[in-house]
Amino acid sequence: MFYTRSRTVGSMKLEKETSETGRFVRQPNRFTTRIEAGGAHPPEPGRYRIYASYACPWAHRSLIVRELLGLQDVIGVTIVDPIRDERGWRIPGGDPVTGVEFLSELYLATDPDYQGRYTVPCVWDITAKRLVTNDYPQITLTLETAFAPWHAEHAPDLYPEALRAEIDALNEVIFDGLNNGVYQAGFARSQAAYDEAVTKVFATLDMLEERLSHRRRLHGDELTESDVRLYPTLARFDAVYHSHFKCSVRRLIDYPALWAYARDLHAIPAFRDTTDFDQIKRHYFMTQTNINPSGIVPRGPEIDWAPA
Ligand SMILES: N[C@@H](CCC(=O)N[C@@H](CS)C(=O)NCC(=O)O)C(=O)O
Repeated sequence: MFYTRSRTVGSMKLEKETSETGRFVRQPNRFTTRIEAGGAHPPEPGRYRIYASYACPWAHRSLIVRELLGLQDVIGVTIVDPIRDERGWRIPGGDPVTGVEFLSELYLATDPDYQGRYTVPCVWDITAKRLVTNDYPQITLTLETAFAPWHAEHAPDLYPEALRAEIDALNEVIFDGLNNGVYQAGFARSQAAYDEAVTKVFATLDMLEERLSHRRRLHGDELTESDVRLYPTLARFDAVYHSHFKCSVRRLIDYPALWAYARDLHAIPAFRDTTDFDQIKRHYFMTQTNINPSGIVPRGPEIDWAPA
């Protein structure tokens, strides 16, 4: 794959992530060390901090899982300001744990030569004073497995051994078709790349609509990691992706089963309390000025997320 070398577009180094055919190709995650027993970064209460934005769908997952599993006193969170300029994510008032004002400082403290985007979510090891991971798919899995000894008593098993292969397989489809598919549509730089992405997005929604027509959650009655990965994209769909990313063939509310499913999840406090539509909208429309040059945040859509 060929990548152009030029750097900043708006506040996102987007051209680095554009292929020669105009496709959006997401940067790889730089920090992928695992928090695991016996490793250099063992799980311990109070040792790690998650840096997250309410706006970011990848970070949203880790906020949901932390609450679902009752890990709030075990792993702290710093929430960054939703509006990002060329300095990257800012921590209003400074970070109470590290004192930094910008997330970039944690990336550069860990790797002074770091060249990529300074992304959320990422996890800082307070003892070792370094970033352990910005590998967002692994962060929730780590909370579900390595931190099991500290889960709340009635916490759901989001990654049950018997279902792992099925969960992993569906997560891949959801990632490619939807979580990342909407970004591929929104950041496409050619009609062909956009057409390809948007077709994939709606084929994936159609498939999920069918699947959820005869089961409450993606793998049956119980919540799993797959539901956690689907929800943040659904929550942003009508408010942002439909217009800002041009995913406008249908709205979420046009899918009866998916819409009922999304509202059912939204009724759970860990999902609802971590969903901030105002921050979501302000982030995408004001920060991604490469595709919304005026920075104007649309009013609406007026959507009632109360359960069906
Ligand atoms: N780590 C992944 C996903 C996380 C991600 O993209 N987070 C976004 C917010 S949704 C971010 O922090 N972007 C910072 C930037 O683009 O400068 C990546 O590098 O693509």
